[in-house]
Amino acid sequence: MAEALLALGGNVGNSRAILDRAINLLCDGKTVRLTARSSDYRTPPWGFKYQPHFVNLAIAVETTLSPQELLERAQAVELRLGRDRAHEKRNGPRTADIDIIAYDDVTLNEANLTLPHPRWFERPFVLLPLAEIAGDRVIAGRRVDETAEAVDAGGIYRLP
Ligand code: A4P
Ligand code: MG
Repeated sequence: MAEALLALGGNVGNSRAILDRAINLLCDGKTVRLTARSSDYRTPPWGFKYQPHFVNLAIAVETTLSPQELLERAQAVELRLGRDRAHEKRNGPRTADIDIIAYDDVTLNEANLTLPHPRWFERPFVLLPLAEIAGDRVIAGRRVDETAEAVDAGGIYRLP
């Protein structure tokens, strides 16, 4: 059994409901079991600015899937929820984006999967939710809570 941390986000449609559904589809309770879920956060768009705000959250799971199988599952869920990679722009609007932030302490550099996620530590919309559920976790030599405290969290709100 491995432990994985995932970051979810979306800004098209009813994002809170869509991300809830994403978690339910992802976590079947057998091969992927949900062990923690952060609050939902309203976050200003990062990268391409001229788009609606995002809802972001983080989850922790226990899984018997390999990293590649977990990515396949995540991408199948994105598709099922209407994500259309062929017609979206990089960093642009999307219904549901699911990133694997870490999978145990596995380091992987494959064409379609990099672990830990190469940009997790510079993104406030990943760090704030992640710190809520895995503050004491060390990923690639950085403690999650310390890393979260060091980024500019301006404009990010934890949703009730
Ligand atoms: N891939 C490689 N490693 C991983 C991994 N660890 N987890 C590959 C998931 N996927 C991984 O992904 C592109 C490819 O990355 C996939 O095919 C997979 O094989 P993508 O989700 O289509 O990429 P992208 O979203 O266009 O680009 P990127 O750089 O991953 O951007 P993000 O992080 O997904 O950013 N602002 C706010 N506030 N909140 C957001 O959630 N999201 C984005 C998109 C931009 N701005 C945002 C947010
Ligand atoms: Mg992604």
